[in-house]
Amino acid sequence: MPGRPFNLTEILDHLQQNPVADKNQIKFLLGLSDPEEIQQLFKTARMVRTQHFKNRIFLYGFLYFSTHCRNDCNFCQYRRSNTALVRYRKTKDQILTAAREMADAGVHLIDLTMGEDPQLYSPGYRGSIVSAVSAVSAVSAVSNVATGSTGGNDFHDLVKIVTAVQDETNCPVMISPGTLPDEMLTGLADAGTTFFACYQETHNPDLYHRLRQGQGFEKRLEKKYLAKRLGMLIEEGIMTGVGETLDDLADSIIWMADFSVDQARVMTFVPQAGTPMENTMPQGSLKECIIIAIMRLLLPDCLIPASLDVDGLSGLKERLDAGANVVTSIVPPQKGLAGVANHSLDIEEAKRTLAHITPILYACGLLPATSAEYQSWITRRQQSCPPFLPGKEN
Ligand code: SAM
Ligand code: MD0
Ligand code: SF4
Repeated sequence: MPGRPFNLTEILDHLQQNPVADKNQIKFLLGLSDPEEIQQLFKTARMVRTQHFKNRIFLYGFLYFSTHCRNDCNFCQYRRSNTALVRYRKTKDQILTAAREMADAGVHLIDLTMGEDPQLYSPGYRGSIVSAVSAVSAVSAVSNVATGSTGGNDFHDLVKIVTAVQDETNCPVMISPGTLPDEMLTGLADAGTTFFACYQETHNPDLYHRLRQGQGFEKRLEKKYLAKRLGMLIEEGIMTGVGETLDDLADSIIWMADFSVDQARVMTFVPQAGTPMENTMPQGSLKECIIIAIMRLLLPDCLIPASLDVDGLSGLKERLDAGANVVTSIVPPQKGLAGVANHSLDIEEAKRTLAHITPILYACGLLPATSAEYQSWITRRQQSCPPFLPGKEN
């Protein structure tokens, strides 16, 4: 095409040989609109996935074990100010039963996710979180009335929760706790927690402050630097459909590549009733799929999720076709467990289970990996030396 600054085929050929692109090339890929060109991008992403992972897909069980939160993220239904929400905090037995059920079904990792709920920090750590505890006391008081309990949980120590889930399931664990105190992060690393997930949502500080209102941009980044120094694998995540520009998206992808994240996520924003962003125009799934494909090209050996949490089971195939290699947000039914972006989509219908997911994998020419394959990817990754830690001594 005359006057066109980039040639798609050339960029894709180049990226297959050498997964490095400049920001303008990334923006060019992000801006693709011709359906045939987008299909060419997806096809290349699938080829790159095959080179690194054959036809194997990893499966993550998702356990949102406390929906209490001291934060007020503008995009999230679990924000502190959403008093309409009935919250829960699962007990030890409930957590272990759900984790075991998912492990028995064949998931490769258990993702333990929570709101920033200081009641789950061990008593030994309480000294450092006094202000956080008082900040949530109002929320806890409301929810305790709602659940008729005074906390009601025999399981207040996050490290103990992780250790018990590891022992019970023999699965690696991902912890998604938000910005918890450094000493707790250290405790979690010492306990052998495999993954620390903490999503920046965007690497544009202004947009970040509009999304994660009242939370430090640098502070959230620093939790990831620390977790990485402690030897944990890192999942980073971005949101699309929140007013970000192509520049912002390109910056995030470059940040993920520079940081050598181990797992790179993108999720489309799902507007939530009763929250400040409820009237945001919903964005379709195509942009998310394009971002998945670009991440696959620039982070070829990385784990990239296809989340069931945005469009449910019906959105799985398109995300796999874009180059994702992990199915996340597998949730057992009848346990009263919630999703994040979608509170209940497909959960009680048992559609977020392996029985429904595996036929879709087969239809895409893919297979569930074995646990040994997942473990060997993890071990290799843990042994590879992190090349770059922004702003910190290595
Ligand atoms: N509370 C912890 C935190 O915020 O880090 C753990 C939960 S974290 C795994 C929840 C993530 O789900 C957010 O970081 C965001 O990326 C995503 N999310 C939350 N609400 C969403 C929404 N309405 N639409 C899309 N993604 C959403
Ligand atoms: C998911 N709802 O996998 C989950 C969540 C937390 N580590 C992940 C966003 O889609
Ligand atoms: Fe809380 Fe996490 Fe939701 Fe923010 S995204 S309100 S920290 S649960």
